[in-house]
Amino acid sequence: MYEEELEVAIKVVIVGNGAVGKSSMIQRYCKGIFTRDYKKTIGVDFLERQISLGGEEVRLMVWDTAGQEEFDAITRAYYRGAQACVLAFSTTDRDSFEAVRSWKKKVEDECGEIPTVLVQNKIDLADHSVVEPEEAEMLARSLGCRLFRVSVKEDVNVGPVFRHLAACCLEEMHAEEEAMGMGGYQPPAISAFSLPVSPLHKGSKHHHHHHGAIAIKSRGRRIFRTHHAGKNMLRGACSII
Ligand SMILES: Nc1nc2c(ncn2[C@@H]2O[C@H](COP(=O)(O)OP(=O)(O)OP(=O)(O)O)[C@@H](O)[C@H]2O)c(=O)[nH]1
Ligand SMILES: [Mg+2]
Repeated sequence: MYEEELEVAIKVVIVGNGAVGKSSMIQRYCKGIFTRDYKKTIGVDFLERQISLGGEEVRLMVWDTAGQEEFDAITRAYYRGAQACVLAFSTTDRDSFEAVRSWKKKVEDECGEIPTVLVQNKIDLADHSVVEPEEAEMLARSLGCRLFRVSVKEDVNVGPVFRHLAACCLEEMHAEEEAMGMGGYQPPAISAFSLPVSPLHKGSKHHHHHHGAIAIKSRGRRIFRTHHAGKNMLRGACSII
């Protein structure tokens, strides 16, 4: 049964101040459309896009969150389980640039360190820029992430942002697989009396039935290979048999 083709699903969150273009970026990437009107996001939503990368099928679930402070409490909960993050600011909004660090922290509080990129959106408005190119580069360097200059409106550089994140996640996943010396899904068997205590499994809370076994899915940044049928395969999970 494990010969079936598996795909990798990655949850990506986009964060940043209101009106920097988060929803626009997701619409552009997942639906290929752009709208001029600004309708602030209330709460959260997500769209998907499947890409193939180095011969692997990757399903990106891109989560849109509200940038307005008033929705902070709601949106934080949705960062949980994200495996990659886009920190977005706008070329024409100084506050949004200065808020980047605090957005990174909010995501880190929920997800730990995950592959992250800095996105400067609205470069089509470079004539009205309030952020020097060197400042953006310096910020990216000090955050330890790559900077992408993007225009969602003109469709410049949007795809590469997500390909880069997907590639980072795949690389991590392969490194982990290699370290575990496994070619696929092989849940380590444990006894019901020796529940896992490794950091990987702390905070485990989701139970999943799989062929008579109970798998305990670890919280956080695991990247799951899933059956095309949509049934979850739990990588690196423990099972009580
Ligand atoms: N000129 C220009 N405008 C853009 C670009 N991307 C988005 N916009 C516009 O910026 C405004 C805000 O975009 P949204 O995508 O709604 O912003 P948001 O970050 O989702 O905002 P919140 O939901 O409030 O957090 C809209 O009017 C968009 O049309 C871009 O690359 N260039
Ligand atoms: Mg929005």
